[in-house]
Amino acid sequence: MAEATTSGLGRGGPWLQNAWIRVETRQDDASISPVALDGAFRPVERGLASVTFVDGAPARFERADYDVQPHHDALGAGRRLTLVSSQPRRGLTLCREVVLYDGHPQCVTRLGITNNRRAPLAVAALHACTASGQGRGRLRLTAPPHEWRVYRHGWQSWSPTMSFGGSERDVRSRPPELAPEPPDTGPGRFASDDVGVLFDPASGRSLLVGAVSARSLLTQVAVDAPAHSIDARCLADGLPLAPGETLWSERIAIDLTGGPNDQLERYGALLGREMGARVPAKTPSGWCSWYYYFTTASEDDIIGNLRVLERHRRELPIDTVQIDDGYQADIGDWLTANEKFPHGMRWLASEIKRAGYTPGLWLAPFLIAETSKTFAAHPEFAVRGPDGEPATASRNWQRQSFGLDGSHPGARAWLTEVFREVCEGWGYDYVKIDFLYGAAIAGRRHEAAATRISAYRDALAAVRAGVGPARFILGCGALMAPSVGFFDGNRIGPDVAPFWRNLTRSERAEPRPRARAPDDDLSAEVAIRNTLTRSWMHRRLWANDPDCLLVRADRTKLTPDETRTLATAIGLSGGMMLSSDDLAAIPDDRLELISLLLPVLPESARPMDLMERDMPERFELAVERDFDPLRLVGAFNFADDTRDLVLPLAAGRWHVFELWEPRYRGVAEGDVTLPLVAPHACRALALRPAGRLPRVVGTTAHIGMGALDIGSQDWDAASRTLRLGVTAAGRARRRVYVAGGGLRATHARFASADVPLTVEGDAAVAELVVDIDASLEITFS
Ligand code: 9PG
Repeated sequence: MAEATTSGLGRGGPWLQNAWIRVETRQDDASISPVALDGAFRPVERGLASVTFVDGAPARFERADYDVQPHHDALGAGRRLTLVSSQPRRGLTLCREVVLYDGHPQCVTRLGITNNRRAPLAVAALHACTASGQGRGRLRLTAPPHEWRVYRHGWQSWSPTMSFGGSERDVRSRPPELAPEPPDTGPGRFASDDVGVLFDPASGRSLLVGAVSARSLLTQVAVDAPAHSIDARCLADGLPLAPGETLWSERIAIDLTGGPNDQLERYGALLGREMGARVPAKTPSGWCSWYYYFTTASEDDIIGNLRVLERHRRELPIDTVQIDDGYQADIGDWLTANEKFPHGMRWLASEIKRAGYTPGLWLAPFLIAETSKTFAAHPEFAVRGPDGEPATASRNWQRQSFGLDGSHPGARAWLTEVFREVCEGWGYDYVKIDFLYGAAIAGRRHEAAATRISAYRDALAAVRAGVGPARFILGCGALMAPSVGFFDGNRIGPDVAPFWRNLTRSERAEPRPRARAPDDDLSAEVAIRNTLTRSWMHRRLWANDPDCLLVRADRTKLTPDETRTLATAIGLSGGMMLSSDDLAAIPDDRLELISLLLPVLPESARPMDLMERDMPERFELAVERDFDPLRLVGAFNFADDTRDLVLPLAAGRWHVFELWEPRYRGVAEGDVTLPLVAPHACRALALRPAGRLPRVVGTTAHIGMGALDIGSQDWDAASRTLRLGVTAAGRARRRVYVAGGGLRATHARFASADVPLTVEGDAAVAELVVDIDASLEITFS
């Protein structure tokens, strides 16, 4: 048990303290200064709170009264400090809360404003914590701002997420698709949605600021490095605050403890808990029609692939067959199939079920096309622009589609009805709901008191009501924090593509194009980037969907190296494994790339260099099992030239095994050099502590290299036999590598039959074909 949170009164005002941090406050301006107790890291000096309005001067705290109370909520027990400043002359009251929990290193703060006037107040934003050079606040790091690193997080599934240097420019994310509003511009200025992390390379310390609730306002963490400023702001979009009412910001967590990955994972855990995350018992795997057939997908295409899956149950043990965009009469007319699906969608679901798979269907329920029957019948379902005309949320499909107004009761009833029919009526137990940002675009809504986020969440609740509590919802094009609690899975990156990079014309002219592709781009490279940079969400907020694995040999510009890199990133992410190819046309050696990722790993690897570069190059997962502790490492060369990759190792001696060109590299200490890694290629490694006894050092069954396909390991000293419990996970035909610790392997038996045993350098290699779990016995002389 962690110590209880304590409180006291300092010179300027009250403070709170737990095992990790102390938060000092001042009564004169209600500012907060959190300080980490391990090494006195104090990056936010007098973080202020304020409210801005559509008209008039901002409201700031004047001398505040305080109160400290025991506190208990979904996140745990602790203490709550409240600072209240009532300002009768302005007709408003400001209130700031700071909570410290006994069991969490983060402090959680929020800001409230009460309107004591007789007329409504139009609120622009609640700034829950601002430290800037202006006023008395300060953002203090040791390094100069151009050396800072900033993790910026995008507002929806497809939005770029990565770290930048403090003098670089943010991505030019295009609203409304990829950003909620036009981006901040200028070097060193970033607008990070939901959460942001600042890393100070000089001290090695980092600061995370993020919204752990997202029920009514959109939170942005704005960093202006040259100005030494950080601002956690909740956008209220001019919301009218009625007389007597109080508007609260979201709850903002501030974390000063540990490294960026620890902080992001801890942030994910708090957000998931606060918002009631749904995490599926099993991360799904499946086949999806989109990335081969696109909108041309037909009933025959789906059935054709279904038959291939049935014939390859051993190699492709997936559970879901998901029909994507292309079956519907129009965007908005979901219950009418087009002529490519002559037997109808109910029939197709029952065919998929009969084959033993979960039927899945794509819809873009928060878009309504101008051409649709739904729009003609219900123009009132659309969000309106300032001119009163329906607001455009997408120009995809060569038409305008409007955003759906989730504050409209008729629109919500319609959503519930559509999903009840798709799920209960037709039999789809899995829905991919896409282009969801459409319900969160700026605009006027039926309900004047609705916010973009509350309307979005009301629309999601209406979808869930139709889908029911037990079926799977995969979000896509979806807001991130505000969706937690509704989804079972969520896409965490832009669309993958059968090519590495899609260059703009100006970039093509550059002698060496930058790895950072423009943000409105799709490519394997940018999909992989978000798979790495958002891995902390996995199984804390939902099951991550890293987007599909494409292994085809035709209609692709991906090289074999690039295909392996895509497979390595998806596989080590532990996320959903969705294949999207014409399966009948895939050569066997490429089908094996899919088998290698099934079943999916139970958790995600971490990007070890997340804050160092925009494309992390080391993705690592520790698998802690007494009989075979190991570390899986994806080492990527995202540069455009061949390089040696050098991996520093933790203390001790390590067996090093490589998967893609399978080989045992022997025992390494200090670091391991991977020579001549081609552009966009990677190495997938298993590292195991080297000891004296014979041990498994790697297998070629699965991306886990033993994590799932080796279920037990025992050394019998008397008979000099190493006994490995081998499971069917991964591909059937495989090699198991064993290091002898000075002994020589003489004999291998699998499932009581002799199997070939060869020697490769310092390893003995058994060759197996595994269809059921059985024991492998290797005898040494
Ligand atoms: C179906 C596809 C697939 C895919 C989704 C989503 O900006 N755009 O115009 C844009 C179009 C399509 C798109 C993303 C962005 O892809 O991510 O998996 O379901 O829709 O249309």
